[in-house]
Amino acid sequence: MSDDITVWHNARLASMAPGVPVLAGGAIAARGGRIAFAGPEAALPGEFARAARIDCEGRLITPGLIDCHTHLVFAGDRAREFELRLAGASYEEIARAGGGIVSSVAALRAASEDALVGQTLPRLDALIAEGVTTVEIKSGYGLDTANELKSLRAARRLGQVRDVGVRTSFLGAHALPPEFRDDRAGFLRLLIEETLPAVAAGNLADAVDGFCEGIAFSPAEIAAVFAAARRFALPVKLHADQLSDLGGAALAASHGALSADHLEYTSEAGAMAMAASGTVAVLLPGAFYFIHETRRPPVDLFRRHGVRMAVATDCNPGTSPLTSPLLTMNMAATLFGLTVDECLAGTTREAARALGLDDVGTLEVGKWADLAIWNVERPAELVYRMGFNPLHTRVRASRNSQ
Ligand code: DI6
Ligand code: FE
Repeated sequence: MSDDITVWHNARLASMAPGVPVLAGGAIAARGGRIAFAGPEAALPGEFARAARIDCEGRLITPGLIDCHTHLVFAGDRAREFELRLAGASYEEIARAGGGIVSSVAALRAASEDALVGQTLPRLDALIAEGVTTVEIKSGYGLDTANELKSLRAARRLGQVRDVGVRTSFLGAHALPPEFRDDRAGFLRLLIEETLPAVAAGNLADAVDGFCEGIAFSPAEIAAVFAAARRFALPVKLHADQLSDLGGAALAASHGALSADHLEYTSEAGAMAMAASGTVAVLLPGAFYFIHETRRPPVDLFRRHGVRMAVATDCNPGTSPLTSPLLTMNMAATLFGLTVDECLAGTTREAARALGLDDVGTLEVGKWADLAIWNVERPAELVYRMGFNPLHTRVRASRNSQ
């Protein structure tokens, strides 16, 4: 079949394959949606010579971006809470005024699945407009079986109404819902014995996530949820060490987690445990910025011990109302000190790894031809701007042919 070959040429390639520098005069050929060649145009095999060619006019091609940590499916917003905080209100006052995570739970429970999809689409479209081809979406604002299932179904549907890969994570252990305020054990029993089995039976989650924090769930509670995930052969990830060091990174690593996320308070022991288990550090500068956190994740420790770093928006209504992967990269550089290469790897190659995906994230032979073609010459131009989108074309390979 030669008619399903596409060639992009006269391009600069940031393949994000480990150790491969940006290549001028590059070309990519895709056959059946998979990359069949990526390298110097002069070396393009003859079999692709007759195929239709797309002249990239010297533009930069990167892998399609991957946002590997979002809470994209939610209802309503928390702008009123933001105003109260600007006026100096405390978290207690905000909670009494009906704000906080519980208000997002109430809003999501009141919304139909169709309404959730409809409300989420503008956020998803904002990501797509900046070259995102794969997005992870968590549940965690339903907090009962019916509403967690509704969230995850809405997330899966988003991947049908838009041409984007959706990976879902079940985040039942996100917060204690109001009806279980005085019964933590009862809520965990519900999660483990009813909600998670229903999620697994519906094949609605690709991973299980949790929020390990003083204001959320203890390491022992998370360990119980992770043990249940293992019974359903679901990989795990964890919101760890965001506000304090409860040993979340090491806990995640001990369960072979795909990723541990946030990590502002992670210790060197935590970083070493992550390195040993191959757990990716997902850095979320949007939440750091929005809640005025001052402690930075230990990026130097991650580098020293060889922990992979990804970067994501953490889009959520409470602590990171952010739908720009480009601005996220800028924040990862300015706030956390990541290099340009680390920022771009963090939203492509390492983000794929944080999701357990090995068929996207770099421009290498055999991977899906998910591409972002930018009106820039160098990756640094993607990272240094704030609020400017130089995307020229986004390509998501058709998955239909295989
Ligand atoms: N960490 C966070 O920062 C958010 N969730 C989480 O696990 C907060 C979510 C919210 O406030 O709605
Ligand atoms: Fe999060």
